[in-house]
Order: sequence, then structure tokens, then C-alpha cells
Amino acid sequence: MGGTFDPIHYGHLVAAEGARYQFRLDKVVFIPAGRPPHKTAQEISPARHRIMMTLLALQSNPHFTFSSVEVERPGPSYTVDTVHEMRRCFPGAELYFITGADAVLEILSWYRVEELLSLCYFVAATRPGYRLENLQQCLGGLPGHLLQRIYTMEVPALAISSTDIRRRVREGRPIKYLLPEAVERYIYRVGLYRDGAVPAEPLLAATPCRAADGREEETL
Ligand code: DND
Repeated sequence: MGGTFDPIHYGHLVAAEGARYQFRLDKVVFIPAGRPPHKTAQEISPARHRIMMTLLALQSNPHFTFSSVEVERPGPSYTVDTVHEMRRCFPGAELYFITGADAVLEILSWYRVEELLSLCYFVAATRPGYRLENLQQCLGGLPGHLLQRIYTMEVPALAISSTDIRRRVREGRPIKYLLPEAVERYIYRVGLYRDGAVPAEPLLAATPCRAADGREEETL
């Protein structure tokens, strides 16, 4: 699953877990975008913070893992390049790119889309406000055999978005229960999304520290 993850939230995690279950995936690799090609005009948080939040969010699911390929690669983070890289990392594996329905409706504008769809399947998760019945109509420009490589999947309607979470933090409104607690703590400790605030450096001790008897000693 690729994303800007600024911040990662339960909408992303529920979609990823739904796809893992429905398509019997061995694992889901979360790949924060280095420079999302569709958000060049938008200010996004430094990759190191988005990486930390993603790592914190993945902790409780043994099937979830992480790759930094996109943040390490210079230039725009085109998904087609990432999928080529994933095919090199997992030779012979069937790859599914998990995405939201809104993103898939824009797929015709993605870089080298036909090549991309020939390399992996797409799983489009429904998201409140986006109707998947339009898919065929919106993507009519795609050859039929490529259109067939896009699956749709219903996930519980979680009206959660990163944009809303950033706005809530700026306005001092709660973000609790919209995203994992460790990510919430990270946002406040580092000072992300507050107007004019310069975020602190990532806190590498962000993961819970366990005492010898297994008690959680300190968390962010
Ligand atoms: P976003 O910025 O939408 O990520 O980027 C999604 C991915 O598409 C990234 O990997 C981009 O690099 C890639 N992309 C976009 C455009 C062009 C190209 C590539 C190209 O190669 O040319 P967000 O962090 O906002 O969200 C991540 C995913 O989660 C998205 O697919 C979004 O639709 C989905 N999502 C939800 N799904 C279900 N319920 C919710 C969701 N909120 C976000 N509540």
C-alpha cells in the first residue's frame, strides 16, 4: 500500500487489513511516498516523520511490514517504479497495490498506467463519498484486459482522512480514535501540524520500551 501517510490513520489500516484478508495476501508492505507525484503543489511533512508514524502504526499487526524504497529514491515517487522494485524484491510473487477508490478513479493520470497495471493488480477500497459503480465509466479509456486487473473491495465506511486529522490538530480538536494511539502521541510530542511550529526531530525511542518483566516502561 502506497501513500503519503501524513498521517497514517485507521482508514488506511482497515483497508490494508481488509485487502489482506480478502485477497489472502501473505503480507502488506506499507510504502510512504518520498515525493508524491500528485501532491507537488502541496506542503507535506518531512519523510522522516511520515516514516516514524507509519512504523508506529504497523506494530500491532504481524502481517504488516514497511519499505523505504520511495523515500530513498530521488525524484517523484512513481508507483510504476516502486512496483518494478517490489517485483525484484519478491520474484514470482503476485502483487496487489492497495488504494482508495478516489485514488483509483484518477488512475488514468498516473505515470505509465498501462505498464503499471500489467505488473500488478489494483485493489480499490470503497471510501465514503466515492461510488465504485463509476469505475468502468471513469476508466473507459483503459483496455478491457487492464480494467479487469482492478478489483474493488468494500471496507467499513471510515470517514477518516489525513487532511481532517491535520486540520483538527491545528484547531486543537481531538484526533483520538481516528488513528493509533502511538501515532497520536508522536504527533503531539514532535509538534506536527501546528501552524508555524517547526517539528522536532523524530524520536527514535518512539516504540514502547519494555521493562524486563514485560511491563511497558515508556511510550511516546
Ligand atoms: P495518497 O497521497 O492518496 O496517499 O497516495 C496514494 C498512492 O498513490 C501513493 O503511493 C502515491 O505515490 C500513488 N500515486 C498517486 C498519483 C500518481 C501516481 C502515484 C503515479 O505513479 O503517477 P494517502 O496517504 O492520502 O492515502 C493512501 C491510500 O489510502 C490512498 O489510496 C487513499 O485513497 C486511501 N485512503 C483510504 N481508504 C479507505 N478509507 C479511508 C482512506 N483514507 C485514505 N478512510
